[in-house]
Amino acid sequence: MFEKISTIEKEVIDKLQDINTTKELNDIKVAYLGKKGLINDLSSIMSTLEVSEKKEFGKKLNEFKAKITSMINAKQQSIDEEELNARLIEEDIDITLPATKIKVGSIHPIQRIINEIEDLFISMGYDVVEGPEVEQDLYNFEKLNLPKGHPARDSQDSFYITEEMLLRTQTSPVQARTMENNKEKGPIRIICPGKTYRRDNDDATHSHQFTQIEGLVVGENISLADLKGTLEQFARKMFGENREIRFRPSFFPFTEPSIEVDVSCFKCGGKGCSVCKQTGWIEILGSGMVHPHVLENCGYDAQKYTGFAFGIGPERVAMLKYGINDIRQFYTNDLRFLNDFNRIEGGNSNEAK
Ligand code: 2U9
Repeated sequence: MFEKISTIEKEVIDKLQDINTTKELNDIKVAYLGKKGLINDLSSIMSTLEVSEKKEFGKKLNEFKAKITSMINAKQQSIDEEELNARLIEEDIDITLPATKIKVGSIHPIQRIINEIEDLFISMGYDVVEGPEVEQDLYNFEKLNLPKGHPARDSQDSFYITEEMLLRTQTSPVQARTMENNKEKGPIRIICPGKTYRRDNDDATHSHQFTQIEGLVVGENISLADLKGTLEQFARKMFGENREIRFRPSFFPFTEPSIEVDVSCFKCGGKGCSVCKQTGWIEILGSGMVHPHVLENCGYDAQKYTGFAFGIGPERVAMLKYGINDIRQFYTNDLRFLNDFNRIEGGNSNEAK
């Protein structure tokens, strides 16, 4: 009986040595420890034994069962480890293989300029306000001191949808609406970026659809000095710390006085070069003090309030900064052009410093 136990033990040891898969191990488990396994068969011998032998045999059988269980568990652990090692070797990643190239889009150069200008004015406490691109004649022209028949609202220049509705020709109606909607008539400090439309024939310097960023500040005691200080900050942050600005008188129906602003050339520093056409100055934007008629049209008491406004053309700024000489490049979506802006973060390789 006891020899039988030793024989079985030896048998199990031999079998365990010969196998190396979980499946084979499970077969051994069933054959020896299972309900109908050999060890249970041995238990049935118990009933044939004398009482005195039963105790010793029972103890021996339990120890034997525990030993076999522990041997099988140890084998299972070693099989698991071997299987894991084999899998790790098989799944080994070759880090020298070239990576799959992921195509990443880039921010459009015009949007890049708009973002930069927005950040700059937000840092000066301005809010960014947007409005409809399909606009009423009332807000696009009438309230901005451009009554019907005014030469500057020539229907040749605008895309009218009905007699009263058109694609906005400027973002100024957004400012007009903001003033009108401000029921308390308190101070305003906003910039309004967005798409604008004019019936122009497209060429190197004209596009029927373009973008604008207009700014408006309204409050008590707002003066031309505030306009000058603000635009000087803008020019220096946008075109370089050493930039100077100069004012030239101009005319816009919605501002009085109206002023065009030049910045000293960021390419040659003012000595004269091809970018500034040898003048040392580059025209960057239009501006002025808000016309009292416009203040009144939008519900502000022109005796109490004054304001300044300005208009920036992001296309022009981008063309200057990135050395681009045809506005159509921004809209034809030629990937060879747009991809040039992939490689840069915050500026272009041919951007003037
Ligand atoms: C309100 C009052 C006044 C906005 C202004 C300009 C001067 C200007 C041009 C710049 C580039 C148009 O796209 S562009 O060619 N704009 O020169 N814009 S003052 O004046 C306003 C706007 C709204 C209520």
